[in-house]
Amino acid sequence: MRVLILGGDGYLGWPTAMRFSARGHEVSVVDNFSRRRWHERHDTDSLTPIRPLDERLAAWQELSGNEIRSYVGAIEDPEFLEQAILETRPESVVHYGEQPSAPFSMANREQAVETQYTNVIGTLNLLFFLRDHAPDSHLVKLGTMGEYGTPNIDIEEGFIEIEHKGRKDMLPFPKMPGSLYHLSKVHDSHNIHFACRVWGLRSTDLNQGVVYGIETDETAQDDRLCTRFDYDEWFGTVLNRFCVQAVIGHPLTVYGKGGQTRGFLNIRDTLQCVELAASNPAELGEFRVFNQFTEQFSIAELADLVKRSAAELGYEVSVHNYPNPRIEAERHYYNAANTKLIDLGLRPHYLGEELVRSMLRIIERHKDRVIERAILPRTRWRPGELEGAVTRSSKSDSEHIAE
Ligand code: NAD
Ligand code: USQ
Repeated sequence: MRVLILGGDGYLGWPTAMRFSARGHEVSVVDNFSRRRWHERHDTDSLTPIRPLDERLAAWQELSGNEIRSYVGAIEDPEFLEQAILETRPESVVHYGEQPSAPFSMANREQAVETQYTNVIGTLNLLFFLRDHAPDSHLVKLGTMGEYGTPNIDIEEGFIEIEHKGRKDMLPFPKMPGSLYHLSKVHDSHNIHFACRVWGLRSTDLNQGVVYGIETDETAQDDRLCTRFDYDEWFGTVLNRFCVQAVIGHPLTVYGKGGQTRGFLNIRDTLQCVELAASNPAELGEFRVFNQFTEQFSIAELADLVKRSAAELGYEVSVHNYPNPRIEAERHYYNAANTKLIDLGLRPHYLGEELVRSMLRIIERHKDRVIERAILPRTRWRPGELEGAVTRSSKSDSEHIAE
């Protein structure tokens, strides 16, 4: 297959590019390095020392004998993207190329606009160029479980049968996301669904849960192939953050009560899912939605798991409940369907103590690179809220659990 990976320099995009290339597909990547620039602007950095894209590509070619072509530019730049589509004539487009952080999108007006512009307009450009130049191509788009929010009913995979005043229909599942970033994904989903219905394009929207992990089969082959791994308040996801915090002796930063429950998956399973979706494409005109996660956990459960796993390696980890910088339910019902990828053959890597310990061992190798001041959350969903509040709750873990 000719595969075009948008966002191919990112945490998930780079390992995905190598995976498809290792399987013998003809792979090209697009990236504008905005993620690297956002870290420079915020004085933060990947824990793992990542190489520039051209060095990564050269190292991959040296080790695998396979070439991955690169196109450096922004997908919201129409001339650039059109040229990339014309030159690569993709049979599959895997679209990771967006601003992925909820706190980044909530920090100020400029970043909210940048997030929605880059994500929504970038995807809209892509839909037009697929329509005009590659109408048979299958778009595998990374959406997010957070599009649904936390409704008090079971979450289905994209659609729900609704009976209303005696009539029934299968309609898009209601969306109630918790940040302007998550909203950008909702807008994308609507635009993609529209392009499938009206222009006959084909797409799979992968509503992915929170990803954790550092290594995949390909990144582990050589230090030059490692992928980025972040732990700062904007770009670090919760379990990755907790593992870094455990290694450097920082209390685990549970926001609020810690009853927030989400779907999670290992980075290795992201690669499996994307590969499964691309190898089993949607029909022309079809808009499919898969919920891409393997297990559900509350944040308090994850903190407890990291604490127990780290204890075996001799770390004494404390867990603290910080005032929640976000506006979100801290105790709620959560039960999301996730059978469609399993039906296609997904074999999950489940989370357990040994897996956490393997992450902790890799983090130990790079712990001198940790920028500790980037850990505590400073971005508030409601400006002014919590200002002057103690940065760490004065209550003990047990007082919070009792609450
Ligand atoms: P990432 O920031 O590491 O990767 C995205 C890449 O896209 C970056 O290299 C960035 O430079 C590039 N990019 C961003 N905007 C671009 C643009 N306009 N033009 C060209 N390149 C652009 O993020 P990630 O964690 O690898 O996430 C990849 C995708 O998966 C994102 O769409 C994200 O929303 C989604 N996702 C991630 C997670 C997770 O836990 N990491 C979970 C669910 C969904
Ligand atoms: N949280 C803490 N402590 C922390 C960090 C986070 O308690 O130190 C809590 C948050 O309040 C939230 C939950 O953990 O309730 C998840 O937060 P997160 O930062 O790990 O994940 P989120 O902001 O939802 O975003 C991440 C990725 C995003 C992706 C999303 C999948 O950054 O790209 O879309 O996970 S999902 O959550 O399923 O929508």
